[in-house]
Amino acid sequence: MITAEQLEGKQKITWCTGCGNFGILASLKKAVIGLDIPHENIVLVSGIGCSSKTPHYINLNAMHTIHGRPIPVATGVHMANNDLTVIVNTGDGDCLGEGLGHFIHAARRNVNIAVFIHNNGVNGLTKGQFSPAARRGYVSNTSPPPPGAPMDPVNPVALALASGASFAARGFSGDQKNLVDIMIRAIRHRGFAVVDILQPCVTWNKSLTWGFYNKRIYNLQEEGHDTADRIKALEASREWGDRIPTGIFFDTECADLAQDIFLPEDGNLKDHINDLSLVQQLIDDHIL
Ligand SMILES: Cc1ncc(C[n+]2csc(CCOP(=O)(O)OP(=O)(O)O)c2C)c(N)n1
Ligand code: SF4
Ligand SMILES: [Mg+2]
Repeated sequence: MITAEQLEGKQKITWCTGCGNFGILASLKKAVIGLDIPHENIVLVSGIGCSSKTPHYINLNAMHTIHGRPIPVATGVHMANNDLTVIVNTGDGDCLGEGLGHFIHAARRNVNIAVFIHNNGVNGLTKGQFSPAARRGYVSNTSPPPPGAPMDPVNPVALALASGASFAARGFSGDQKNLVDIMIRAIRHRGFAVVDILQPCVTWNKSLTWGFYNKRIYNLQEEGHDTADRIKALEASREWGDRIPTGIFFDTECADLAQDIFLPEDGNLKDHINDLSLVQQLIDDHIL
């Protein structure tokens, strides 16, 4: 079993005091311990942003990639070695802005990875521009003059459901107990599992605050929500006002990309032996 000491990251955490990323990191550690998967079989992949620094603060195999691209890199890691458990830590800007196309295609392909979106409604690292998840009217240093962001936000849960994801959930970084459970379910799920994690950015976002969420969030599982019904899940994902649902919206089993692509005798790509002289031949013929 993995211990808390083993997960201790070596780098100094640079997140602002009070940032919601701390609750997500703490939950991730508890989830990884609860999963009971060998340490060496877990891989984190992140993009660029405050949230994407997560792999530096927890001792796991990891790739800190480029803005908007963690999902395709994670897809490659998973397809090359199906024995690995692959988790993406991404921001709302990273995943729903530059990375949006990758998100949709990975959902429809049902790639067997878990995607944790640290959703703070802003591009935190680059000083608080409104992100694709910012609410209509949100005023930031880059939004047009009041009334602010002139469009509705991307709803990651609704988009995941509409794109074919086989698991969609929402957590809150201030509700670690439920977030740990959701993370464990998402990671164990076979297929594309999305968790939209509400994460206050205390430095830039003065509307999606701890107080805002503490007053509004509730848990769908406490209200008998049917997680097998995609349409009911879509309806639930549209709720945003005095009450904001968290918990598991949808969970179903269906073939994932690796199952559909690999013939049984092919096995893991990492075990294939390539004739490197053929690769050299290709380079010689077409590139050099
Ligand atoms: C290809 C590329 N485009 C844009 C940027 C600039 N950039 C870095 S982080 C970031 C936004 C981060 O926002 P988000 O993903 O929401 O993460 P947060 O900092 O809020 O956790 C942007 C636009 C970049 N580094 N690389
Ligand atoms: S800028 Fe916002 S998201 Fe980034 S570390 Fe500070 S509080 Fe967290
Ligand atoms: Mg963000």
